[in-house]
Amino acid sequence: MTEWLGLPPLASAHGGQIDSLIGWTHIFMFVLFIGWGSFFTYCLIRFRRSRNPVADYAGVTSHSSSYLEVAVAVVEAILLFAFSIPLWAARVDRMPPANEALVVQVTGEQFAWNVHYPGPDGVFGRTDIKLLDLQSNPLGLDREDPAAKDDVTTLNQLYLPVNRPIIVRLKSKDVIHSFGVPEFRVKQDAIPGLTIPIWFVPTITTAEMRRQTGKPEFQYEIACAQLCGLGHARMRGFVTVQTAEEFQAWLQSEIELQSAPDPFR
Ligand SMILES: [Cu+2]
Repeated sequence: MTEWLGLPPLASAHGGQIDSLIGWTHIFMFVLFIGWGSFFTYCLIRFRRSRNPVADYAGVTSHSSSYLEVAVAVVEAILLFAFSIPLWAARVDRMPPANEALVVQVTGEQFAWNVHYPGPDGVFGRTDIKLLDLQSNPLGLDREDPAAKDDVTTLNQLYLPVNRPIIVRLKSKDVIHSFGVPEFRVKQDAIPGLTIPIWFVPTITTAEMRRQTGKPEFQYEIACAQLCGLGHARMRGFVTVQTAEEFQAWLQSEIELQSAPDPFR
């Protein structure tokens, strides 16, 4: 219904609501544009100088323009209270239970996305700023902590299972970044000092999207949507949506790889 907006292909469960809200906002704003544009043109002609050489002290006596303004305010209130606020509440307040969802931590930094999975125990391992090493340990993860044994971290690569609620806990190490994945209709600022959760359900795997779009090189991209410094334009992450089995296999192989003792330490 909203193809005319030219949005990127939709790949999340809630995205249809966002699209229909964007669609309705465009329709209402177009009606407003035509309405106010005609009113403006009417005033230019009706109150032209040649017809009104002297100012009229009584002014307009009819109330039609006031009614019009009230009607516009009512339409805007409907947009806000009937559409936007309930949609916002559903997106932000009603988080899926953490035991049904995949919880993953994404930390923005100049100019990359650090991804942290808690592993099968569901507990994020301890992080310590003293262990932070920009090359080998950008999150300062303490591998000695038992909860960290099965943790997986990646740089700019977010792997997700399809058709399962995903809770992303967004953080930032330095300045304000913004986690935006257009196909999921998700965008949220990452603010230093805060952990902000967002959630969505991806509905189309990367492989399926490649088939549907006919683009064999298609990738879901995390675009940093806040100008965060000189390297902002190259702050790209990639999202790979897989079937539940593929995702489990990937996670398992990463756990084995990353929990192995580091031969250089
Ligand atoms: Cu950024």
